[in-house]
Amino acid sequence: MEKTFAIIKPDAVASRNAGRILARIEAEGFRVVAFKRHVISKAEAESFYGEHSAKGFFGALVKYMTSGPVYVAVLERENAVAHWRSVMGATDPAKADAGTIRKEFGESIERNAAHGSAIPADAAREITFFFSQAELI
Ligand code: 3AN
Repeated sequence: MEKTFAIIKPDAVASRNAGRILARIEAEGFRVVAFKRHVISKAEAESFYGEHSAKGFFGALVKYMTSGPVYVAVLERENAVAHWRSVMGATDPAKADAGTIRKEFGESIERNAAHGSAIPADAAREITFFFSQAELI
């Protein structure tokens, strides 16, 4: 079994689609190991997205990710990292396949409804970033 890290982003929480996204997570066979509402601080967002700090969209991304509550989650199933990425769809909702979360709920390449770890090593780092060991049940 593999774990991945997910965020239901501020746009999806504000549009009250978090429940629909959680239902999809369960329907895809993930076990929800941890799930909590959280307001990401500026320092957290800058660190979490540190690899993008030189990109032109970095400032806007940090502003957006701190603009309202999110749900952070740890999801477990076989091939969890790749499967969650495929369920989310492409970064840009306009390019995402039909039936993916970003196609269904994303508003733009920035406000794209969900985050998922890119590779297992990122998942381990991102889980530890937001959750203590005791919260993983
Ligand atoms: P993904 O989340 O699909 O792995 P990344 O890691 O390339 O995509 O980008 C991280 C986040 O940065 C995206 N989820 C999106 O919110 C934002 N982002 C990526 N590319 C752009 C862009 N060209 N313009 C605005 N925001 C972007």
